[in-house]
Amino acid sequence: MTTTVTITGAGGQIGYALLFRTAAGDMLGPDEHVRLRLLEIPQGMAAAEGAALELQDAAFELLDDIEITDDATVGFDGADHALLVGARPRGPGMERGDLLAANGGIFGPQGAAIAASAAPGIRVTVVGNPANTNALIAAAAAEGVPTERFTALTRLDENRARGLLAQTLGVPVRSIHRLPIWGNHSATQFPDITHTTVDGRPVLDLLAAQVGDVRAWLEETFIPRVATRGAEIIRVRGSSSVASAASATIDHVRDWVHGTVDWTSAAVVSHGEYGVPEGLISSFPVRAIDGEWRIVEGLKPDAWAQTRIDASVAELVAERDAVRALGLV
Ligand code: NAX
Repeated sequence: MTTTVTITGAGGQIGYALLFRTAAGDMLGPDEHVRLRLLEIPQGMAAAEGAALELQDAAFELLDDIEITDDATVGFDGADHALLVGARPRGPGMERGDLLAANGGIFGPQGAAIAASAAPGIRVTVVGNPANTNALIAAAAAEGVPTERFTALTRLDENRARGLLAQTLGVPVRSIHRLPIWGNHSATQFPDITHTTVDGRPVLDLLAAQVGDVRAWLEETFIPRVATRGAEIIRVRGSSSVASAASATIDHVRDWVHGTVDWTSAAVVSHGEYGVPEGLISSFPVRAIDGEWRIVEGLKPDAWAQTRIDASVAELVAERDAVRALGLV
């Protein structure tokens, strides 16, 4: 079998990292052949072409074909997976409304092109920021494609949270399970350790010995550190997260296709779960079963957790209202 994967922004940093991981089989598995479609804007075409030359030189046995284009209809033709990475970054003096409008001009037409030319089972993963609302815009423009097929990446936030918790407790990251992200991929996100286990033991039983007042540590240290990790990476590395973002995207798609063993996080469309307004694309604790994300139901966030979730969801509502006012959804 050959799977067609379209990567937008393929000439950019995350695109570059994603191409090699995808062609190596890390995303779809060692038996799945891959056809790559690289979608760029004219200014990014040369970088995408250069990446394609390198892909050829890497002689990946699973890679059947590469096509590079700046035409969205060609780019999504027959796509089984669309990784929407290319987005308009916030420029100097740009207000939030300007940013949403600029991204509406990208994700609206891409959603329409997906509806027009992608494979019937298309699965869309939005990485480009503001990721949740860009996914909402693309889904709204993709007439006839179920909104369940449009997701936004919050796996990087979860991976960051697991990594930081592992470091705090002095355990390997593989010991840590059930650490979902709720809400928006932004500073308001809520990494939730209520049900987190460390080698099967509740983390809440272990943390007090390590950090003292757990609530204060969550509010003052853990949550802000996870939520602003992107800025920390820029400060230390001098450039934004690239390989970790690509790796999280690989994790997200691999789990979506092959299933999860436990909870993970993804921004998926709400049907009203946990008070999140229907139709919003918000991060939840999820499982992937039979190729579909399922929101973990029946959890009972305490009052503090619910306040955190509500605050992030309120931000998503404000973003949705702003793009609605612009006629984008
Ligand atoms: P780069 O600026 O390196 O690459 C972006 C690429 O997208 C460029 O090559 C540009 O030409 C291309 N592009 C722009 N508009 C396009 C369009 N309409 N169609 C196709 N391609 C287009 O950025 P990079 O570091 O790769 O980051 C990409 C996006 O990921 C940004 O929006 C960034 O904010 C977002 N991120 C999201 C994360 C997440 O967890 N959801 C984490 C990492 C990252 O910050």
